Amino acid sequence: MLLKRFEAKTLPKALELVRGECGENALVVETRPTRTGFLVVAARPEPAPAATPPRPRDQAGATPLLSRWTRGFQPLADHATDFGLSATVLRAVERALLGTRVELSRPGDPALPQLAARVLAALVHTAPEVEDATAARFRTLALVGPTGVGKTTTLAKLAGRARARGERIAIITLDTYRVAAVEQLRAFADLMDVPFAVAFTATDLRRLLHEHRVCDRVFVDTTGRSPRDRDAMPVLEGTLRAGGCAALLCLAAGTRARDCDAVFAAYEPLGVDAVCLTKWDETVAPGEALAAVVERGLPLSHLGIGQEVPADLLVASAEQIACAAFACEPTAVQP
Ligand SMILES: Nc1nc2c(ncn2[C@@H]2O[C@H](COP(=O)(O)OP(=O)(O)OP(=O)(O)O)[C@@H](O)[C@H]2O)c(=O)[nH]1
Ligand SMILES: [Mg+2]
Repeated sequence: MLLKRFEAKTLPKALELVRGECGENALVVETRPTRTGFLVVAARPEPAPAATPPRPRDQAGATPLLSRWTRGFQPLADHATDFGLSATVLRAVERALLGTRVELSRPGDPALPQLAARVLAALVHTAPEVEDATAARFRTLALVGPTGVGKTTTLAKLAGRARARGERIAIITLDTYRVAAVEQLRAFADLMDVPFAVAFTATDLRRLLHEHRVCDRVFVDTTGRSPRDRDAMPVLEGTLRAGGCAALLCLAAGTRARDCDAVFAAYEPLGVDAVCLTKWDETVAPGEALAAVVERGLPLSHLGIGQEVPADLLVASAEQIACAAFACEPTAVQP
């Protein structure tokens, strides 16, 4: 797998370069901000092997099934596929393992699950800085995403945690579209005893952010938009840009791969800074959404694991997620 570096001013532009050169199925293995923009390291997926002649049929007339995984990796691949992980990500993990000391030609190497989890963990970029009050990029954080994914709830969880750490915070909502949205968030803000304001326009947002400039953190709620509502995106993008907001994309962990593609296609032009996978507790196969994040090299900040505010929010741990995918013990993968 040939790795290439791509640099551009914004992450979407860098990813566009990646897609242009390595194709739609490019495997992004690293993204990081640089002084001038973003660096993405990506690889072109290896071409499918040339068509082989049909295999002989067995006595019952059926062609024997070919496994696409090495025998040693097969049980792990089975579990991770049930978990929802894509073949692209699994292939990257298997390839990386081929260069190690583990036995892949037959199942049973006890070191394999933990090593596989370490490789997968290296592919999952996390973003603990989303909760770091000293990280200037995330000081003004807008929660964006499709309808009903848990943006307002996640905002309340993050705000509650920031408040508990003693940070000075304010909450602003841009969601004047849905009936009762303002009241929903005002109730959270009142409970936490933090300032709350409604912004109807980009100018309002700029003014309110200026008013709250002494705050350590400002959380901005936005209206849920279907990824198909292309008209709404430029307005949202303009407003968030005017406010200099970082964008935390909330995506339900049970979202299917193709729907994830549509969500990212709609929201990436906004400049997604990190992703929170919400409703992790509601799905048995969070791997499709996880793989969509990993394949794009986007950082994962949190997992929403329930409705309780602020308790049901976990800071994403690459090791724990990788162990869940391969059903191994989290503690064992610590270096
Ligand atoms: N099980 C579970 N439910 C969640 C989670 N996050 C949010 N919810 C629930 O999902 C529902 C919708 O949450 P909201 O926070 O209103 O979602 P939203 O994205 O702000 O919705 P809109 O503003 O209408 O687009 C509520 O019932 C929340 O309690 C989560 O991590 N797990
Ligand atoms: Mg909402």
